[in-house]
Amino acid sequence: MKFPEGFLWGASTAAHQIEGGNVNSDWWQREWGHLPGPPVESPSGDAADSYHRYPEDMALLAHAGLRAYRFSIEWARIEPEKGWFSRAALDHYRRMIGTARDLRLEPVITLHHFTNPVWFARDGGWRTDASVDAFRRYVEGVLPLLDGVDLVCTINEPNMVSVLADPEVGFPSVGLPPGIPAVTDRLIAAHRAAVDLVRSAGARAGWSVATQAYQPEPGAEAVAAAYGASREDVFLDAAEGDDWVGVQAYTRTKIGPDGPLPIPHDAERTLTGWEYYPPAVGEGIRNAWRRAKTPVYVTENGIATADDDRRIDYTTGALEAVLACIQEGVDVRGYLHWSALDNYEWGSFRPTFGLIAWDPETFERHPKRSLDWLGRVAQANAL
Ligand code: IFM
Repeated sequence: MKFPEGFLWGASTAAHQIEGGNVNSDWWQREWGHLPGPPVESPSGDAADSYHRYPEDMALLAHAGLRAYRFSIEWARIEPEKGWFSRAALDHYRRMIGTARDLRLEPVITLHHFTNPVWFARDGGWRTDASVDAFRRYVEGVLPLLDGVDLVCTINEPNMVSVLADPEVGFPSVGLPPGIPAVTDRLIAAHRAAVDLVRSAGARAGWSVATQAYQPEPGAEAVAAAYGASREDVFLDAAEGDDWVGVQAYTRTKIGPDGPLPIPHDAERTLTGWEYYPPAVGEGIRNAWRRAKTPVYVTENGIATADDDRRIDYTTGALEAVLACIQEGVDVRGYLHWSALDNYEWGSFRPTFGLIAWDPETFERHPKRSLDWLGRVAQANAL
């Protein structure tokens, strides 16, 4: 049960979900009702205060035995006003990259993870053609940060960004809305521009897709293929020619003749209401490899649960699926768990995905047993 030599082991986060105080982002403004969008259970507020506590967070990962930390840099902090770049914000992220390096953690940098600056949202966000140039300008502005960085994710889960571009979109109880075709086209154009820029800085560029393991019932193969086309496949196809592709997998969606089927009543559900289904990651990896034809990194995989033993069971099952793909000949290069920390799950702090918990009043960190466990797996490079 050995992983290939040099396999990258780590954990992932996203700025808005852990930093706190991300006041210039569209999500913050939505949370407080200043921009359109459905009401949230709680605002992100101080989140985990990782904006100030990142050295401790990174040290916990490194000391557990992990070798990579994926985090996002926040466009709304770096370019809080259109065309004005904050040197202090760039310095902050430069320090984060330096801290990771000092701890011998490979920094994996995401340039865009769901949140946008308020001005970008007010200008129409990804629903306008100007969005592509705005994103290109932002990426040009952050290139100096990428000096010495190896892996850069341009846009996290563009398939979800295409859906969320309509702030009023309604989510069905199973499956996903189809996304907005014009937004999908712009995201692909923005990604292509970013890939060229990131490569010019000497880093390897890719993007990470939320794979959904669409499983057809007998006879529903064509329905499942059509369902997955705009929601997943178009983004994986667009990754062909990239240096790598990221797979982010949590659960499956069964598809019947009329579309997504409800989760069976007796199935175990996680705190996000998703079916407990560890093999999902293997299905995402195979689809990504088949379509993008480039090395695969699992850039997110995990479970929202209050029971850390279930987290270890889930991750064991997921890693077995990763190994099966490797044994079939798929070039899988790393596994980054979601998430390093319990975090703001886009409207609520209740679904806890973290390897590390924290006290909501003092922010004191409480590493979970699963962190130690994953660190030992990483050190052994074996399950
Ligand atoms: O928390 C999210 C993350 O921001 C993107 N991928 C899925 C995670 C769990 O829902």
